[in-house]
Amino acid sequence: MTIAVVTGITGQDGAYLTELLLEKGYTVYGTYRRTSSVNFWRIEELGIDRHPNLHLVEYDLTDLSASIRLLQTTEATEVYNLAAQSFVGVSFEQPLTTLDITGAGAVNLLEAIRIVNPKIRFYQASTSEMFGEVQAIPQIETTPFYPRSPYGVAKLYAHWMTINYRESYGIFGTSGILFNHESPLRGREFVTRKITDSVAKIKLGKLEVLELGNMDAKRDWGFAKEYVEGMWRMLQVDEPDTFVLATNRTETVRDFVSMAFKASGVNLEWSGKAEGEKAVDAATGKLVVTVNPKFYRPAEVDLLIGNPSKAKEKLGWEPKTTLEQLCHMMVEADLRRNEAGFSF
Ligand code: NDP
Ligand code: GDR
Repeated sequence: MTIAVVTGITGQDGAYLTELLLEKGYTVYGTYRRTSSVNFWRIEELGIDRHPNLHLVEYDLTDLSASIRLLQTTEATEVYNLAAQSFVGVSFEQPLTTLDITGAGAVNLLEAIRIVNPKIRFYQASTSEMFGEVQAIPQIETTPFYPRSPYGVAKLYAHWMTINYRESYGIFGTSGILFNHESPLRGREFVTRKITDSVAKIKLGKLEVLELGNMDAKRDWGFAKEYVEGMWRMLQVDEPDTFVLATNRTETVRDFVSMAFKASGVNLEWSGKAEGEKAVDAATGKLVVTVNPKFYRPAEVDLLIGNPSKAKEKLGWEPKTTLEQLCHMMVEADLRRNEAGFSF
């Protein structure tokens, strides 16, 4: 029975990856942070919170000694580092906290691997945010990086340290450069889920207007459940490497808004530009979307689109769910939750 550590089990990817590993017969040690009110809603929603092969471990990625003890006590042979301060917007307000967790935190685990068991296979959750001001279209594994946020810079540090530990100490350190991936388990601070949750609330009369920031940003959005399968595949091949996971399709935030309203049966009419942009319900003329500049970022990543050909060739990984299907799934889930009076 393979033993895996998944850091960040309370997050979107941690929950889906744990579900996948349990299905494959793994014993999983899922880490969560001590907070005044720990939230296991995602693993509860997936129905895996009481699985006999799942062990929940209190752990903070910023603590080197805790990282060493985590690997000693669990005797894991695979470590998936999904924990991070992962919200780009917040990283501008908390750059040093983001550096500690998202950047240096990965090195705590790499050091622990070096000390406890250099044979452990390590997955680092790298990101398309490292491409930032993109230097090529579409982006692939060898596209030069140009991060545009403290989050992107911190992730780039962790990415290169993973490669450095691979080259310096022969550690199986693999980095997955994942483009945005979403699901009904996505946090509500991220734009897709903010949109689908708001669409559900507007539909049910619980919210008047959805306020957003930059509507022109283009993202390559895939389905998180498929992306965690790619993470697992990356640790099953013979050699550590770097892989892009993406859909090779990009759409604007505005497109996703229209798609989500359509999924709830509402067609939009757009007008205005930049801060004056808005959308009304085409059937009733009621205002439903406006721009609030407080959601703009000091520096923006305008366009992301990834080419996952290497992952297809070497891992047999391919995205299957379309953006329309994903958006529909998220709107349905948020309608169901809001109707039931429950929405995390
Ligand atoms: P989430 O924000 O949903 O989850 C992040 C997890 O990290 C949470 O469980 C959080 O715990 C935990 N965490 C935060 N700080 C610490 C800490 N100091 N010590 C231990 N755990 C901590 O992210 P996702 O699931 O969406 O993403 C997973 C990883 O993949 C992240 O590293 C993210 O940066 C990266 N990534 C995500 C992409 C995406 O589109 N989703 C794309 C590319 C990369 P808590 O619940 O207590 O806050
Ligand atoms: P991103 O995701 O920054 O790409 O990082 P997010 O969903 O936060 O933003 C996507 C784009 O939407 C624009 N936007 C808004 N974003 C938010 N959150 N809220 C708004 O109201 C809003 N209005 C417009 C943003 O400016 C941006 O251009 C995510 C995270 O999961 C990272 O951890 C991960 O590494 C990357 O995806 C790949």
